[in-house]
Order: sequence, then C-alpha cells, then structure tokens
Amino acid sequence: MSNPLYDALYRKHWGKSTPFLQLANGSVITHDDHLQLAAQYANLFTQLGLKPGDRLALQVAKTPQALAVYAACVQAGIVLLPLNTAYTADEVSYFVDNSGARLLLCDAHRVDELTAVAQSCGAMLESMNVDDSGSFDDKAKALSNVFDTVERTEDDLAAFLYTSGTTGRSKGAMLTQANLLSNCQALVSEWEFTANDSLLHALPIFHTHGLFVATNVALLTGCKVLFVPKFDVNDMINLMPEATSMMGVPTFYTRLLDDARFTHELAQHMRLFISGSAPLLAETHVQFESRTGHRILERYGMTETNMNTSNPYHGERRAGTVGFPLPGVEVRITDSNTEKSLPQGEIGDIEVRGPNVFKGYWQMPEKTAEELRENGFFITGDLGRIDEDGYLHIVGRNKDLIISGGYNIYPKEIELLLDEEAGVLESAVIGVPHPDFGESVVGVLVSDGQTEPDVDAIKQNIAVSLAKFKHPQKLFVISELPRNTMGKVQKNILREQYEKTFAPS
Ligand code: MCA
Ligand code: AMP
Repeated sequence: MSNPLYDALYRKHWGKSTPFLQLANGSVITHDDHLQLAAQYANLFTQLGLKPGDRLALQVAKTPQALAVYAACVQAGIVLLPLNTAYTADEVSYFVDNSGARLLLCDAHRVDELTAVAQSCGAMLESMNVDDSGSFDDKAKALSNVFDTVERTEDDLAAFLYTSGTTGRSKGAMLTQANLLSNCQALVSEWEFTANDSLLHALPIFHTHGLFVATNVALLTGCKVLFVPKFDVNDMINLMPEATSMMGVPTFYTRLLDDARFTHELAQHMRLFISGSAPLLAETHVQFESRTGHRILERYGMTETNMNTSNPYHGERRAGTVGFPLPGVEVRITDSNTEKSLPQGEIGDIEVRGPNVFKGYWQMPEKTAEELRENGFFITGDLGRIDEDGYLHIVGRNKDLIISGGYNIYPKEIELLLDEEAGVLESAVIGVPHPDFGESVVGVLVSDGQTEPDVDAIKQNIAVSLAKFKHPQKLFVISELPRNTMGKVQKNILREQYEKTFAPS
C-alpha cells in the first residue's frame, strides 16, 4: 500500500531502536516505541469509527504522545487539525464545528470545559494526560501495535491548519501530503540535515514551524530531537551542548542573548541556528554573530505554503532578508492593481507558487479564489522586493496582522469583541514594538459619548473568548479614530502614536 508521507517519514524507521525523542529528563523514545504507539492509536481511530479523510482536532500539551497522534493520523489517513493549547472553549468550538471534526482530543484538565463543545458540534471527545493516562491512552493500550497503513496519494489531505483573515473568521488551510513532503525534502537538502544531527526543539507542535518544519525534517532524516515542552532558557542552555542545530522564532534568540550563560563557548560546536515566523531584527542578527560567531539563517514561510524562501546554508546569510526561493518554489513580486510582475528592485505583493502551496481553504471557495490564482500563484499578503543579488526582503504587510512572539493575531477578531462592549462606539487594534515579543497588542477605543468605557471590565470580558496571547496589553480611550478621505482607519498613525508603549524606560 502506498502512503507517500508515511513511507517517507515513518516506514523506514519500523523496528529501529534508534533514538527519536530525547526528553529534558534524559529519557529516550526510540523510533520503534513511537511507531508502535502510533499504530495503537491508529487502531483506536478505527475502533471509534473514524474513516480516512475524517478530521481530528487535537488540543493537547506538547508530549511524545501528541506526536504519535500525528503519526497515527498519517498512517490511518486522518486529517490532523492541531490547535493552540491557549485557545479558549469558544475558539475551539469554531474550529471543531467548521472543520466537521469527528473527534476532539484534549488535555484531561479541559474535559469539563470541552464536553459541551464536542456535543454541540457532534464530535466525540477523548482526553490525554502528560503521563499517558486519560481516556484515549486507556483505550489504546489494549489494542494491537501493528496497523495496516491506509493507502493515500500525494494529493490527499494530511492536515488542516486554521489561519485567521482580515474578516476575523478563521479559514482552514487544507494541506496535502505532497505539500508537507515536498517542503521537508527541500529543507533537508537546503539545510543539510542528516541522521547525525540533534535538533533542539522548543517550539509548540500545533503550528507549521514546530510540526511540519522541525518534526518532519527530523523524521525524514532520522535525526534525534531534543524535545522540551516549551521554550525555557534554562533547558536551552542545559541541552545546547548535546545539540547540533535549533529552530526558533526571534524571541528565542533575543531571550538567549539576554542570558549571560549563552556564550561563544556554549554555541561554538553548533552547526545551525534557524529563525522564522516573524521578522528577525538586523540588530539581533548582528548581536548574535558577535556573541557566538554564528550567523542565524532566516527563512520565510506561511501556514498556507509551508516554507517559501531561505537564506543560504553556504554563502552569505544577509540580515534583514529571507533569502532565495527553495527548490521548486517560484517567488514573484507583483503590482496589487494590475497583477503584473514588477521589475527587479521594486516593492510589491509577494506571490509564491510550487508544490508547497496548499489546496485551498476548507469550504470557502470565494476566499480561496481571492488569494490563490488560477495559475497557481498564492498572494501571500506580504509586501517585498528582490534585491540585485536575488535576496527577498519583506518590507511590510498588505494584511492587517500582528505577530507577537511568533503567534499571529488578527486585529479584526479582537475589534469585533471590543465593539460589543458597553460604552464603546468603535475600536482599532494595532501591533506596536515590544522588546520581548517583537510586537504586542494595543487596543484603541472610542467612547459612545454616553458611558465611559470601563477598561478593566472590558479586558475581563474579552478574556473569556480570546486566547491569552491575543489579549490587548493596553487599552486606550480616545475621542476619534484617524481616518483617510475614504473613511478608512489610518492604523499607521495610531501605530506611530503608540509606538513607545512598551519601550524600555
Ligand atoms: C505566551 N504569551 C504570549 C505569547 N506567548 N503573549 C503574547 N505573545 C506570545 N507569543 C503570554 C503567556 O500566556 C503569559 O501570560 C505571558 O504572555 C508571558 O508568558 P511567557 O512565559 O513569557 O511566555 P512563554 O510561555 O515563554 O512563550 C513565549 C514564546 C512562545 C516562547 C515566545 O510564545 C512561543 O513558543 N512562540 C512560538 C510561536 C510559534 O511557534 N510560531 C510559529 C507559527 P501570563 O503571564 O499572563 O499567564 S508557524 C508560522 O508562523 C509560519 C508558518 C512560519 O513561518 O513559521
Ligand atoms: P502564518 O500565517 O502563521 O503562517 O504566518 C505567516 C506570516 O508570518 C507571513 O505571511 C509573514 O508575514 C510572517 N513571517 C514568517 N516568516 C517571516 C520572516 N522570516 N520574516 C518576516 N515575516 C515572516
């Protein structure tokens, strides 16, 4: 039976006692351990009535078992929908309902809160615990650790990743086996990963970066993963001597630089430091090189496209740029109005095409048509230019998006909630520079002239619906929003006005 993603990432590890995951406490999970557990999970999917093509929503802590759920989904042809553990029940409800997920797998401590969500969406609910108790593991333990891999083609769906839009409603980006496979193959070859690598993995596994970039690269090569539950500077420093490489968002690098224990000596043996998901300040790049002698390799990706471009492994890693298109990926810069390609050096829309580009948004053909052209180019919403040496520079965004510590936050989603609050006529949510997270969220409210908005009460009210990383860190009340002659709110003016909100004093 052919199942291209399973064959490339997992089948070759069958029966191998090579280390896959090394945990912070030193214990090791071999490839064989991992795949036997995955097969038990796949058998449980079948027992629960899940069929190939069904969606499984996964909102659990970062554990080896969570990665085994991913492997089981690939083996059983189930479409994985990983969810940020910070999402509230309201947020989870939308994803389960919209995707039609048959099963919601959650952390045991959230069962009470999510039972009603699963019921109202017609999904089954199972739970997991970090220590492999929980209803899901209890049932799986009794089952066979051998599973007949389900046949799939490269065009079959492997995952849904939700990404918000300027309208505030999240869209399920449908990723095929070919999208994931082609991308990790390109990355392994560009970044020269081999079985001898040891990858320090502190990213969450519910987004592209930690799951499809870091984990897939490791599985494809068979290298070892130093697997820590989240970024903790002490773990990073303790484990770095055992690592050859690490991947992170810019906050990882600024936090390491803020720690005096992160020295030239500690980093000397490392082969590669990779950054992405948010802009790496040129200043961080320079500081990092002067501290460690390493130049961080910055690359550029999106949920809908996996990775698009990368600075070179050999050759100049140019600060402030995201390098060159990956093998098989085309990048062009176009004029927003005419859709025509612009001459080299000019700023325009960044568009990408290649085997990495997703199939479309789940049940949203109009949204798909707005962003994915018939000729296969995807309009990223990022603005950029290509310099005389071919390096891509991202110079801004054509979409209203805040990236805080590598997490994407869509202002519209927060504005819709703020506008509902007592005393608020209208609102604008902006991102302003933040020393730790790169950008952070600020809300600007206009009073309705009758009741003065109660900022503290508003913060508490919206917290019920929104994951913590989306909460405005500051709310300001002003008399009116700046608008242009077309009536559009001029967020650039607000961003300038509140630019220093989080500046170190
Ligand atoms: C945690 N908090 C945050 C964030 N993370 N607030 C804003 N932005 C964040 N990113 C909240 C916590 O709930 C906490 O609230 C408070 O901020 C401070 O927590 P702290 O302990 O300092 O944070 P942390 O837990 O250490 O997390 C920071 C982090 C983490 C390590 C930077 O956010 C992270 O791992 N980010 C990586 C995101 C990522 O993988 N992005 C890839 C997306 P309180 O104290 O009130 O409880 S994939 C992608 O973008 C594309 C495809 C690509 O190109 O890769
Ligand atoms: P997401 O939709 O979560 O996948 O986030 C994708 C967005 O993150 C891109 O459209 C960019 O705006 C941003 N992004 C990712 N990598 C980089 C990078 N290296 N530099 C600047 N922005 C980046």
